[in-house]
Amino acid sequence: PPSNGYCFYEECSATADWLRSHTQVRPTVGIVCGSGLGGLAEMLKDPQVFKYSDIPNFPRSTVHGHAGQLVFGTLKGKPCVCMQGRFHLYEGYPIQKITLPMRVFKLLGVETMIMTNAAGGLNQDYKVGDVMIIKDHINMPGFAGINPLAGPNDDRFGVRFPCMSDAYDRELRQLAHDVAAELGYSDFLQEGVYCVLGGPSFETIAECRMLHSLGADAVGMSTVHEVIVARHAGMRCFALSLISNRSVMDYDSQEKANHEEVLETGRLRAQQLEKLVSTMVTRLDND
Ligand code: 6GU
Repeated sequence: PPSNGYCFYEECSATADWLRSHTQVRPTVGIVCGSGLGGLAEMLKDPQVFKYSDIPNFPRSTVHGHAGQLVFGTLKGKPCVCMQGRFHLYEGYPIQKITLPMRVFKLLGVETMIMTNAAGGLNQDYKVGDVMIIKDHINMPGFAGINPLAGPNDDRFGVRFPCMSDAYDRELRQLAHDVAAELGYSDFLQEGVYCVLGGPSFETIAECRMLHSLGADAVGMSTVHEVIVARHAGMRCFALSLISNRSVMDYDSQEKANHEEVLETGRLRAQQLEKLVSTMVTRLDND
């Protein structure tokens, strides 16, 4: 692979070809599981599992709580591919590598991407365990030029200047509201703006206050880069944040953000989140 990190078409298609020759599944839905939320992958029927370390050109997952494997299978008959564990900026990968799986999925025929993550709640109405439908994002690293689409554009994937005002599909968000209502999940469902930071350090109090005043409802370290690359390639995107902790906003608080809390909240709400996503998948009309 090129040392500058750019994921050229040839690199992505070699990976897609390798996967196509190792599985019969032809996924139309791609899922990315966030920290502590990998259980979704276990819902896939007749799973075929590939460790990231066995897939040509794939980075390896280094984070505790992320299994680091790609799972192919079906959800109520719908062919899916699921990333059990994702890649983050703070692991030190070039940003193009982090998002390589999105392009591979596109080449495999995926039309709809569903992503989950764990996030800190900046909105003071949010409680730990709330599930936030992402309606929009703030790409903070993007302000500093850290964008997965920086570098030469490959027109085979998408246009040089892709629109992001419709990044989070309106119909899929409505579907999530409908399914959540049916399942009795509406009391812990929110919809808001997700802000991505580079991590791995959590935010300071001043940073939380700043992000909140800028219109962010939740803060995390993932998802946005994947959404940008997926939208560039014309895939529909839907994303959920599990609010794993409330961001510390005042100087009198003794609370401290930590990764254990993130995983613990995942365990608490994981099954409901899995049910919500899997029910949504069975209602997708893309094939
Ligand atoms: Cl509080 N901050 C960030 N940046 N990411 C998180 C988080 C907080 N909680 C879970 N992921």
